[in-house]
Amino acid sequence: MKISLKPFLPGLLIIFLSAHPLRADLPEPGPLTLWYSTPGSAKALLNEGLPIGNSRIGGLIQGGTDSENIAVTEDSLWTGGENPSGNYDTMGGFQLLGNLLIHLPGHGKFTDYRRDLDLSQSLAHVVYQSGGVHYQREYFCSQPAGVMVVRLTADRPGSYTGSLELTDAHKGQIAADHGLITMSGALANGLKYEAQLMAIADNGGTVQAQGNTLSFQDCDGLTLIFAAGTDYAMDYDKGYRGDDPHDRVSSAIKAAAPQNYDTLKAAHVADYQGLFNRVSLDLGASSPQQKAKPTGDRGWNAARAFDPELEQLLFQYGRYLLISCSRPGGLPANLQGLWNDSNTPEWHSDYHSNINIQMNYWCPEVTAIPECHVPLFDLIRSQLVPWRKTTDAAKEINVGYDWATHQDGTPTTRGWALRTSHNIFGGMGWDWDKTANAWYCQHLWEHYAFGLDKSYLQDVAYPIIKETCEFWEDHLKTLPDGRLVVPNGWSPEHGPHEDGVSYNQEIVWDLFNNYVDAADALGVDFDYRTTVAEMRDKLVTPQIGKWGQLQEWMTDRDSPDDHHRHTSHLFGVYPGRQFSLTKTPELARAAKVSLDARGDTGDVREWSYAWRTGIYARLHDGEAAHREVMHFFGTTSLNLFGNHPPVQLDGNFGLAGTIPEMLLQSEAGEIEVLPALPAAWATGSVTGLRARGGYGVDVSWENGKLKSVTLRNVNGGKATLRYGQQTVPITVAQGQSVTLDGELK
Ligand code: FUC
Repeated sequence: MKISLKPFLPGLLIIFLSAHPLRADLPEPGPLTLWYSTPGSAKALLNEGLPIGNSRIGGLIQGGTDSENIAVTEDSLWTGGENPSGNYDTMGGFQLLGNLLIHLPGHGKFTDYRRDLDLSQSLAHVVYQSGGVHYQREYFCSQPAGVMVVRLTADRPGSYTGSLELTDAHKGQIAADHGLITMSGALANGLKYEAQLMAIADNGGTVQAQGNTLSFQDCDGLTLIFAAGTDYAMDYDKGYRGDDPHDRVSSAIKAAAPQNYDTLKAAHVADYQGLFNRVSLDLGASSPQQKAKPTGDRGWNAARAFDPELEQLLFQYGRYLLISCSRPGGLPANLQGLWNDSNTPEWHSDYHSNINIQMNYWCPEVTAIPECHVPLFDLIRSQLVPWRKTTDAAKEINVGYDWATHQDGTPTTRGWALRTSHNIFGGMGWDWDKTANAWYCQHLWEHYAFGLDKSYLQDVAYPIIKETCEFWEDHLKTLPDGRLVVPNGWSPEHGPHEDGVSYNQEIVWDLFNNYVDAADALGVDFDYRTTVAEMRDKLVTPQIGKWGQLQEWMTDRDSPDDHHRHTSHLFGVYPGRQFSLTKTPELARAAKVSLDARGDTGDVREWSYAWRTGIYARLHDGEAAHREVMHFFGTTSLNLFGNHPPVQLDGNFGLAGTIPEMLLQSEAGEIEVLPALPAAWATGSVTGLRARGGYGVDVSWENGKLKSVTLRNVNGGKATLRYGQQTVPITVAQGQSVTLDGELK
């Protein structure tokens, strides 16, 4: 039976008549647009697809003409469970939900093709001409509406005839009825999922169910609305399960479908820009030749020849990706963010705790999207009960070490530690990476250090930071000379397991130091604050070794020929704050010797470049920091995702956090502008960055010199502003701003 949709959806006002002007061409791509002159490969969506997401639902858009393929994901679709054995193979991983396919027979021959992703609006497009018709598609994932939307238009009425298909990556049930495809099932761990795709024809044309697909005929245009969910709940007490997703998914579709397309789109763009537009970066103009190249080719070139607008785009891409995959209420960004095209992604597309998930979250505070940090805190809080249980039961942590017992000889039970990987059900896998607990606490602390939200500090961050201090109070080993070491640690993923590894020492130092600041900020626990401060000061500090390097281990065994990808022993420079050129100049110089020796080649991966950028920036070497940014381009896929290989997004997110370190660094009480400005960024500006202590900061510079700096503060504050060797005291009244010129006047 051939039907028009309208009679079957009486409650839904389907008026798309004036929805969108038929427009066959897109404006010239602006500096924040990724664009391509050919479709991506359906076989390599993770490398070539363009990502959209609303934190819960993700799409990787191939941009095909006769067959469009969007790999769709839902952030909680994970296999696995509590996994007490710690076996990595049984830990589970992030899954593909399925593929949304748009079949358009006859569109295989085409000209004037372009696909793009406009980061300024969070909209993707495909345009082409076929059979004398201009076709256009627009895609977005709306956070406020909770749906993915695809709008198909053409400049000739009745041009769309084809079909729509949802494939289920888990062999669930698929049924089509009255313009709606429903797909549902359950994974082996019992997690239920459901997805729905509704197709709405413009006034002309029809949509009908055909088997478990939808076919459409002679449509002027079509709007597709997709929603998905699972019964996952971030709650251990409920076995990480909540309500069946059916009602939630149906409601999202029913609420979005009657809305005018332009209204849905405007709400999405306004919501997204509310976060994205808080920061702008200008590093100068690219050449006409650079701008003329599609983004994929241009990416690799940018590794060799400075391309200012592409560096600016790369920075904003990291922010775009985090806004698209990490909003309150959802799960944090995993190894591939939210995007996936397989059920067996490398490293399970999991949460890796020895650099990767932390790097995902280097940008939200400094680039003014702190709400995107919140899913990480929510996940940590939701995993603590099983993490404590597993830690307590782990013989290798709690049994057999005399320093891991209470004074009466009973094993300690306080706190939690982590293995190198974990899932969303309290399960961990692979080797222990014990000090990851302290590194996670750095994130909890930084959210306060930038935003100064005391109720968050008191209710969310402080209890976890304190508990983690208690874990380390129980587990540190006292050397005969009274100094403290982390026993049986490991510098990821490198060298022996032994006591006093620099990576472990520096991260525990960071924890204790943050705890002291947190207790001071709240004015609580004076005695315990004193205990923790004393422990911090007794921790073994990394030594300077025989070739002037910062030692990675207590034994001076580092080799200058070691080009390992991890720079774990330099944690104390970045993202930590133990070593700096002003506070500990000799150790900072030794860190530079180590980093120079690690080099830019060999085992270096996409994420390594992001980390090296941050460390060089903190060491005030702008040229080296910039070299690392350029190297990153050499690892990118066509869609500018960093490619380890495989694709993982930690480097993309990480650079959005470490590029700002070249322009602004802060500790509570001191703000330094242009600490590591490379010669290539001669003239430019940045607005809206955040500094620790509640500041908002704009900086502009010309010919390598500061031109002006503006400071705002959430509460009003006093700080020292530094530029090169100059410092000035600054007082900013609440709600006011202060602007100084290049002479800090
Ligand atoms: C860490 C790194 C690897 C990879 C993996 C996902 O273990 O050492 O390079 O990034 O995470």
